[in-house]
Amino acid sequence: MERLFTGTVVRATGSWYEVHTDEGNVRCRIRGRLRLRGVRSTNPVVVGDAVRCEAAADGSCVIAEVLPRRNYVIRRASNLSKESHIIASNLDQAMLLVTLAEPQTAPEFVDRFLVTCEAYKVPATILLSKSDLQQREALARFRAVYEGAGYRVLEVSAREGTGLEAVGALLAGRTTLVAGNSGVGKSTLVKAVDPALDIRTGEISGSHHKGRHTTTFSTMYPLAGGGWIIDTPGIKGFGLIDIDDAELWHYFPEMMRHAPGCRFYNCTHTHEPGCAVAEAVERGEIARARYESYLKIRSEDEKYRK
Ligand SMILES: Nc1nc2c(ncn2[C@@H]2O[C@H](COP(=O)(O)OP(=O)(O)OP(=O)(O)O)[C@@H](O)[C@H]2O)c(=O)[nH]1
Ligand SMILES: [Mg+2]
Ligand SMILES: [Zn+2]
Repeated sequence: MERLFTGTVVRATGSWYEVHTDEGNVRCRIRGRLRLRGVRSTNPVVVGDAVRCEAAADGSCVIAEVLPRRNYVIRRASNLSKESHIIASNLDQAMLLVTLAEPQTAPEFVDRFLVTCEAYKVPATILLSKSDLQQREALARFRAVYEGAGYRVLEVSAREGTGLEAVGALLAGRTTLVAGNSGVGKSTLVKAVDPALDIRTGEISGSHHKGRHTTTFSTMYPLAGGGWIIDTPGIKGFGLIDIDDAELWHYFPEMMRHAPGCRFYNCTHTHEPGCAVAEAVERGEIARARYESYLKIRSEDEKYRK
């Protein structure tokens, strides 16, 4: 006789999954024939998923069904791949941790992540991490670009404990994805906002300031003050998936604000005369770095599509 129960996936390793239920956490495998409708990804079950499970008489449990996802954050598994990897699902928001040094996060990585959040309707906040190590001018330049685009940018230092209150206020009662390159301080931050959590963090290795991958599996932790926080393994690149060239600009909020002024209704904001977006870039109302990211993502990703 099998017992059925539902729960939320709080840890996904690929071979086993931890499912949070009212009666505690249960370790599950996935049913071999589990298939998801309409999503082609390398990982069928992800942290945040609401799942239906079956417990066998011998106590072993399987995830039999993933309930429809409210949203998710997805990226191309690798540059040339057509497969995708879902980072987490059913999110209220994402926090992207960015360090301008030690290690340096590429602006294009930031923009790709933000585009995906816009496309999949996950509100994103940027945390400038390790602010104790950063140059003031570099922080100010970064803020000008991204606040100008319309994003909230918070400076945090888990080491010095600065900025944590603002982060805590955003986290309360919500399910939050914490993402970013390896070594930017994701796990350290999660631990700083809730020191009771049992989380491993790593030292930056060697002289070249390459982050060592410390976090291997995405894990969702309950916060003492209510809400959940998802610590994820560092990601290197962020390939967009299922976003057409023609719609890419919809996911740059500052371009969306200016595009109604373009002469052509189907302006691509790349070369057209009377393009209000290009004019806003010239006037400094849209950051050139963001516009260049747009052009670069368009031309680069073209070759990976179909
Ligand atoms: N100076 C300083 N160092 C920090 C801060 N936050 C984290 N670090 C250090 O940065 C290194 C990496 O921190 P982690 O929290 O493991 O980084 P991560 O983003 O979780 O890395 P992955 O799990 O590999 O993705 C560790 O040596 C931390 O001590 C900070 O606010 N200031
Ligand atoms: Mg980590
Ligand atoms: Zn235009």
